[in-house]
Amino acid sequence: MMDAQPTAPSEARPVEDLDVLVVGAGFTGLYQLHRLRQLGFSVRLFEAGADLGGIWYWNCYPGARVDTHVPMYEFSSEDLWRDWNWTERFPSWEELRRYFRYVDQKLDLSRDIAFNTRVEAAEFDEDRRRWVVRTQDGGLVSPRFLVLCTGFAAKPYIPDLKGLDRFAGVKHHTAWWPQDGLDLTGKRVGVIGTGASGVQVVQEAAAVAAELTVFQRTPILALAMQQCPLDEATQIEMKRDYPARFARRRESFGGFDLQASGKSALEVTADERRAVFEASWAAGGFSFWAATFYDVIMNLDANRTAYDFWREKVQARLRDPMLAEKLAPKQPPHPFGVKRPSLEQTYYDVFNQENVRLVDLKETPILEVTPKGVRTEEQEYELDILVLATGFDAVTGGLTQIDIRGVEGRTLKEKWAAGARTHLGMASAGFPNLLFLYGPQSPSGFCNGPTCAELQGDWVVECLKHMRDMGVTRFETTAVAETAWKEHVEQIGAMTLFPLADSWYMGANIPGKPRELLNYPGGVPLYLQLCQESADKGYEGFVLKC
Ligand code: N01
Repeated sequence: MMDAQPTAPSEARPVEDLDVLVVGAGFTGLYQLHRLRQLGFSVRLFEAGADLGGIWYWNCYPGARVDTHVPMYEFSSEDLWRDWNWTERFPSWEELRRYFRYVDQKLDLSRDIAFNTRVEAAEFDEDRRRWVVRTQDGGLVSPRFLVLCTGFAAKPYIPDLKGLDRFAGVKHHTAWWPQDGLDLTGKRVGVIGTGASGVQVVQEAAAVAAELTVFQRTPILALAMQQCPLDEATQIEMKRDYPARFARRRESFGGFDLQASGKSALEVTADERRAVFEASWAAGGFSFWAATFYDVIMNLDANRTAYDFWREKVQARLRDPMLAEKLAPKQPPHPFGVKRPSLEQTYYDVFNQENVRLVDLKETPILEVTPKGVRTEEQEYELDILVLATGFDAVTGGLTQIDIRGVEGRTLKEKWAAGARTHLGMASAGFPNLLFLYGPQSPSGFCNGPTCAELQGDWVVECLKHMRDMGVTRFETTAVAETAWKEHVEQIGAMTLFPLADSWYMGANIPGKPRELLNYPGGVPLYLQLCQESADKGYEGFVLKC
């Protein structure tokens, strides 16, 4: 799909020169557009979708909602939060889209955005020290700097299931859901995959489908969302604390207003531990993941205490003990929290319903998809609708699916074939004047999206401003800096339990993808400190040329 080379600019096709081209109209790209425009850069934003929102444009499947609580998942500028109120603590995709429209009205962003404009290829023109970027419709632009904000989940993954094309019913990946919706009412629905997307579809489908068949390979360790409606009066009160809460995003590991205690789960008494777990469970959302004991993600014994508590909570909601064992097994499928937990409202309850069944693919793997449905080793399940909640070629896939060619003619995909190579998770040697946000070896999937959009985004904006102000027309990181950064990421990663799970965090969900920790495991504060140190030393790790 992305094989074509960028064509050289020709007389017939005028190439627009820009200071900066931003790619992607989610939180990250919009923040870049706004700030760079304020600083007087000539900047445009290209977006493959027909509207704003990034992930919230593509993921409009039933039940899609953010699993970060209000007000963490929004821009922190008072101009934007003062008059905006949400209706729920964990907003739905519809409400998030309304929020993006509101931000657009306030900041007048769309006038510099080209929608339905997918960037297909980019090649660095060494003579002009500019990128030549080609879009799917053949358009060409030539920015000095290229800033990719494609998000961590821009490339959906569909497993190579025998017969998938022959399925005669309706089938969709969750991230390519029809924009005008799809009614599941009265249908026989099958869902493959029980990650965060699968959990959300299952909850909605169970309420309306005639039959719902959930194909589970690995049980998700889903946490209680503790959703609740939010009214205006409550939010007016909450807004008194917003500045302090937004400030805390910078100080916490994952860019939330949540912080794990400095205590070990193993140094407190069983009663104390239980009290902490109960309180964080009641608080809901990611509290049980991010705000209990520091060593839950570092020490297997500490981790097991969290897993056992989680299992007890889940088992209590399931009537059938065999089913309970499949959804919340005695032996953890992996340590708790090192594969991303999902938030749930009714996920475990729906398995008590007559119209919902679980197929354990570890016991009975899928043999093929047939025109009528899905055949496992045990039987054929007839379906009208097949939902592929099978995830993403995460973190790197959105970048490597673009044919980006650097100075040696090598693509980013070729360069990263054996593993991502970056400096600060934002730049790669051989690809001058290119920065990517929310990418590999940056906090990315470990960090709340809007937090990274702003904090990592500020570093990028300051970097580009510095280059412009100093007359730098070319900057590039080095192989030495990349090696040092990778070693740093690996050293910290080795102190955690993340490498123990076959997760998208490790690239392990995609057959053949190198197994490596794709997100920066040192937390937001350390990451920001190291980025700032590089800037303070004149962008250490980069070679700058005027
Ligand atoms: O994808 P996933 P996702 N046969 O990779 C299964 C964010 N997100 O789209 O675990 C059978 O987590 C796979 O099984 P296994 C969030 O960061 C946020 O759900 O590999 N099954 C797994 O169960 C999240 O982590 C929200 O054994 C197969 C599932 O498919 C990230 O996006 C909502 C299979 C994939 O789960 C990705 O979540 C949604 C096969 N061949 C997503 N291949 C919010 O609420 C894969 N699977 C903000």
